[in-house]
Amino acid sequence: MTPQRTLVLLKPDAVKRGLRGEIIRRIEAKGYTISALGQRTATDEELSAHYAEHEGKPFYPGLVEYMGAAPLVALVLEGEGVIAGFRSLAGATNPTEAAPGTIRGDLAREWDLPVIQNLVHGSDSEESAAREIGIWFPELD
Ligand code: IDP
Ligand code: MG
Repeated sequence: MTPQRTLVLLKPDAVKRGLRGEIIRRIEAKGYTISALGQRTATDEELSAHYAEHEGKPFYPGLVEYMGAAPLVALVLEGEGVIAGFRSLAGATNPTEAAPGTIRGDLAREWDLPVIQNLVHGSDSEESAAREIGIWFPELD
């Protein structure tokens, strides 16, 4: 059986703050397999496909600007329950509300900015994971 997969992004704030190693350490310590990994600056096409569900929301222009302004790291993780498991490691969207012990709760905070900077993205369902892996790693499809 193919293990469950999820698409994770270490967002530009994670790269700028030198937190790639700390976040990947948490993923590996949890026991998930990293089956693909690459760093690059996202294109507008990738970001509009990735964040299609948020188009039209007030924070959308700020979101695309934040995600495209500097390099990010994209990863595919594998393992039983990895979609929910990574979301649990990441914590709540708003870093002020994210529980201590989570990536966002321990390492992120709120700033006076139009978009929430919260270090990581993780797919929220099997359908999103398949769609997002196709955007960031089309060669894996
Ligand atoms: P998630 O990343 O926890 O799945 P989503 O609701 O999918 O959260 O939102 C995508 C990203 O958009 C968030 O991670 C955050 O960077 C940003 N975002 C979400 N909601 C807001 C908001 O209400 N204000 C500003 N930025 C937001
Ligand atoms: Mg989301």
